[in-house]
Amino acid sequence: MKLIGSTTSAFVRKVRVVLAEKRLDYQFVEENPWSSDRVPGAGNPLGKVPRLVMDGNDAMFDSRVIVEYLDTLSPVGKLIPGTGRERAEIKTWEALADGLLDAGALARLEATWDGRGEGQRCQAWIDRQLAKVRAALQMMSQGLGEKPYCCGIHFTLADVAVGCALGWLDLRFPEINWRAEHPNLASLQAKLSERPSFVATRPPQA
Ligand SMILES: N[C@@H](CCC(=O)N[C@@H](CS)C(=O)NCC(=O)O)C(=O)O
Repeated sequence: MKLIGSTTSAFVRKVRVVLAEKRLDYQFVEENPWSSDRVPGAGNPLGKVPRLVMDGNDAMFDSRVIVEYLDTLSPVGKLIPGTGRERAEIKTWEALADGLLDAGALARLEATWDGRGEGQRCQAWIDRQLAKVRAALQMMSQGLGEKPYCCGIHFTLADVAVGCALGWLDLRFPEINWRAEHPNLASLQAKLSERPSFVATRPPQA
């Protein structure tokens, strides 16, 4: 298997953490989706990373589909239970973490994308997206409460998704002091950051 992606993308990191937790072999092919010389190719109509290329060159996207598939490949380190309420709960945590990233990316692009001129940037749009980021952090903190992990006593995909989203906030929005506002998220993140899967995929600092 080949995973195509960038080292700064939290969506890509989520997949890499899952690959590491499940001890699956793969080749990492770096691609910056924002580079001007990138040519959208077969299996890449949306121009986004991550993509997983399997034997036979079929490409799979997006990160939620990929991690769900990877979890079925090996019983090692099961991250998403097969059925029921707990599964839906884990997928909702993942949707929340991914939604935080989508809103954060929209805010960042509005402020920095070089395809926009200075007069085309809209502060109200940035504020709208950052309000979603803050609301998502609030909901994560409430949902976590005093539990050791997002869904209780076991490490699951919910923790992978939340840990990658928080790591991305540190990289792209260091001015958001989420640790002070949500100490329980800070404790969770400190614990996750020590896992070899998180250490090996830590994004390069800006
Ligand atoms: N829902 C997608 C989101 C992927 C995504 O937004 N990737 C970003 C990098 S973090 C990207 O490739 N953006 C390029 C673009 O939007 O053109 C997933 O979970 O894989």
